[in-house]
Amino acid sequence: RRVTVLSGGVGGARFVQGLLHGLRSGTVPGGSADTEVTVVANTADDWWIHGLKVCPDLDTVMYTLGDGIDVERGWGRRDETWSARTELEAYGVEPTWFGLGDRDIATHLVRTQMLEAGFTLSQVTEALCRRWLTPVHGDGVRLLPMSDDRVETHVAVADPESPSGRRVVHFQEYWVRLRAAVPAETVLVVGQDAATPAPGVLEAIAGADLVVLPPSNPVVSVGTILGVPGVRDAVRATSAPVVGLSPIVGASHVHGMAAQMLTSIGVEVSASAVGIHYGARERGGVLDGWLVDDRDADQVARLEDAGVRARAVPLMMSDHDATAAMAAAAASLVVDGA
Ligand code: GDP
Ligand code: FO1
Ligand code: CA
Repeated sequence: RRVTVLSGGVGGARFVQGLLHGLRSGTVPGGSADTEVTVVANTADDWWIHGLKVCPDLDTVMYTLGDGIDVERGWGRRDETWSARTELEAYGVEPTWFGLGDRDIATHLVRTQMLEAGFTLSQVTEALCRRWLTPVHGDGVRLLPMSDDRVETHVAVADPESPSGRRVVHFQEYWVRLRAAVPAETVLVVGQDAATPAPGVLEAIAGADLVVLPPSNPVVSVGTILGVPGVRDAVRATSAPVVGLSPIVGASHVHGMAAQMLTSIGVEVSASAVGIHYGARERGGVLDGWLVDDRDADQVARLEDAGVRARAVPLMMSDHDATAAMAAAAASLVVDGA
């Protein structure tokens, strides 16, 4: 059996961790301990900084499943130290608002050297995962970048000083420096139209028994993956059921800053609006089923009217058991006979 997950960083990584826990303990309908899990991760957050290629969502998934993540922060390495950052600041090197930890830098050094030697991001990711996705941690998981091509989210924000009245910044500047606290006027995914899916991505979707959209950011995580030419069509065409879990509970995101990005694309911040934004497969969208949190149970009817099979269950990933129960509920919503 095969499960394919289209993932961002923290939300996607925590979900996959719970999914693996559920598969190992036999609680996911239609799955078992030897179910193969493929994670297709968003790479549109990636950027070059201090001469290094940083891939936040790939690394968040890799470190989380490999038990190397700083759990509280949700990104970067556990037991991190920041000497390199302090030294860079002492040289007055910008940007100082984006911090690379000493341990994390080793990952970026390996990645950058391999890319400069001509390896693709897929090959580099496979090499890095040989350390992290071992039989002990993250077993059975294959991690693929959505594309080997450079695809970068940029955000237009208002800037009265500029003749055009706006300024376009890299997603990291919008997210980390501006903390998504100013409205995003437009989200531009640079390079997306010319990108191709990384090797194995379309096959992982077409050959899956279940495709999952985890509770990741619908705009800058799952949205950018689906936007790689060919990916949305592959999800629409797969014989596997496609199920998603809402990252919005009540009228807000659970963690992070997802609400701002929804507003920028004109989607209301609610669990049902996100499900309807993805749309029912039978009506041109990508979903067969959509889970909302118990607190949003009143939105199930609205989703069903839009052709999306929906159910309300607890959607807080508070621990591995709770997250495994979410994965089980997602599978049972769409897997026949489950
Ligand atoms: P990022 O790339 O690090 O921003 O992570 P993702 O895109 O994978 O996921 C971010 C989203 O995860 C945010 O919109 C959160 O609302 C959502 N999220 C985080 N924790 C939870 C949780 O426990 N339950 C649900 N339903 N969503 C969550
Ligand atoms: N997030 C921050 O808020 N501040 C940082 O200095 C920062 C550094 C960083 C370095 C490597 C990495 O993989 C992730 C990092 N993040 C940082 C998280 C990341 O920028 C965003 O949360 C994601 O791109 C959104 O998914
Ligand atoms: Ca991300």
